Amino acid sequence: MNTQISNGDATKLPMMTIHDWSTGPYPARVRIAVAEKNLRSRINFVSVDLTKGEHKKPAFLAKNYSGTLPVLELDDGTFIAECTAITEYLDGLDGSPTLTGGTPRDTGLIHMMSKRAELELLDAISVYFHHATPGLGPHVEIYQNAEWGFRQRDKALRGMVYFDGVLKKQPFIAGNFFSMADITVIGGLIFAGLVKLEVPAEYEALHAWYARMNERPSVKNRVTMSDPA
Ligand code: GTS
Repeated sequence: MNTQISNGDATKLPMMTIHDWSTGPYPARVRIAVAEKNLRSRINFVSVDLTKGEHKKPAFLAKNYSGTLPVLELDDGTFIAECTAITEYLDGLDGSPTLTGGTPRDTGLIHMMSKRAELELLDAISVYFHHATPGLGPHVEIYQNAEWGFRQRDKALRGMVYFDGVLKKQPFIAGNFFSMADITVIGGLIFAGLVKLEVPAEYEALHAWYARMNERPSVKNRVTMSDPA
């Protein structure tokens, strides 16, 4: 089925479902992408309660083997997990990708920087949360390794230094334009805020960029975007 639209008219697209958790840092990445692409009207949000471990139960694992949120469900029953993959799908729907790159060079740079943001920041903070803090509680966190968690926290702090350096040289994470790579670092800083991992004040470029990002409606309104109108 060809679900692409060429004239930017999102109302022509079939409805999609996003299995998510409104305040989660990873779901935030996809919520921001949905808003940036003006796709809110095509999405049903279904909340999966992480604190009850719903995402580790067979019914959810059948949708996403990895047992993580978010998951995009298409009207033909296809499930797409992983924020990067979901963002790529949503970005391509109008035939004019703005978040994942319009040229091979931009696509490559955005993918590299987004992956780096996962490895060095967001995923590292996630490991810290799940291993070195109470995380989602004892019935979800069945194996914890605090030493590994603290190492990942320190890795994330080094990641902040790296991204501060990147932003001293260019206005956005992958260059001169907003992209999925910015969204991934935003996810990292949302998670840092949730676990009270402060971005040191001397990382001025990172702070200034994050203040700018928080001015974007897609970022500002991400949690309430699924509220009833
Ligand atoms: N690589 C995945 C992606 O990019 O989508 C990671 C997704 C992920 O870790 N999602 C979190 C999750 O499901 C959601 S949230 O913590 O941001 O709300 N965590 C639950 C768990 O048990 O790991």
